[in-house]
Amino acid sequence: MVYCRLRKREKPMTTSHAEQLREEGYAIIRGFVPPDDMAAIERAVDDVYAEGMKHPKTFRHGNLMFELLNDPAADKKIVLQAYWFAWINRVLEEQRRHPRYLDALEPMLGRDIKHISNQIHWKHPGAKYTFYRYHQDVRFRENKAVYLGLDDLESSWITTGLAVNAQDAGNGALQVFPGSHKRGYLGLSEGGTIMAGETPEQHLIDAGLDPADMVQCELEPGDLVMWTLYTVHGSPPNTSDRERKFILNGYARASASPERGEWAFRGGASTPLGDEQQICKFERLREEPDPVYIDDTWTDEARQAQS
Ligand SMILES: O=C(O)CCC(=O)C(=O)O
Ligand SMILES: [Fe+2]
Repeated sequence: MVYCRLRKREKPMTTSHAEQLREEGYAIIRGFVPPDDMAAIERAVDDVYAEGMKHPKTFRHGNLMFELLNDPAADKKIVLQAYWFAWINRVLEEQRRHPRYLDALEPMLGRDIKHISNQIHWKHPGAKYTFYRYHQDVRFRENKAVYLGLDDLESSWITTGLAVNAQDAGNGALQVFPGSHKRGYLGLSEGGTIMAGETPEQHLIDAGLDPADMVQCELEPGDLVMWTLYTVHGSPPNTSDRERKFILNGYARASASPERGEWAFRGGASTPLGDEQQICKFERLREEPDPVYIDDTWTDEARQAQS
């Protein structure tokens, strides 16, 4: 790994992580969040989990969503993902726009920054659905016309992943293909959700990627990994007896996203969520503002039950 561990109070190496993002399509900032703040963040993540578990199944209310599953292997109800929990958790609302995110993002995105995605992913030990097939996030920008500069590979769109607990291959940490962001859209893992199976090696080879180039991002609590919309990435299943808790926040240069996203920074000033939700990735926000429960359709079990 290019970066050495940052000591306490050291500033993130902004120039070099911007360079690594440009050249390799990903970068890691070690010790991005100090341990005291991480303890509060982990408690907040656990609070969000407990809130999600109050629901019998997947629940959406505007941008806020909890994806729940009765996992057949874990043999219990679990929360897989939460979206836009910043609306219900003050600690995490402040974290999403903490000045340290401006420090990290400014070299690429400038000082006016929109926040597009706000997610927590849990991978429970023993659960069946704990992997993410290799993909490029540009695929999840549904209404492509409202996102400007999608082909501006380096500078307009950055996804960040904060390790809430220690992550490695065993508990399903993020994996990336360095340099893959320069290859355009490769169409990996299309058809169905990215959580419905592992990517066969042959699919990588067919897309011109060498499976040996994969980099496993080993992360300590508080480390931040960043990647671009075109960086091929995914993550293996959790085969360990440890949890894997990961906070993903996706940001854009505001001028590239005039119609989507919440403000994170305006002219460099950290900007709280307002009175009304903005359309982020959920395109039907205005048509479907009321709380709803949603049946899952993508698991093997749900598909068998339907056929
Ligand atoms: O949680 C992970 O390991 C990756 C998730 C991901 O890449 C995504 O949701 O787009
Ligand atoms: Fe992704």
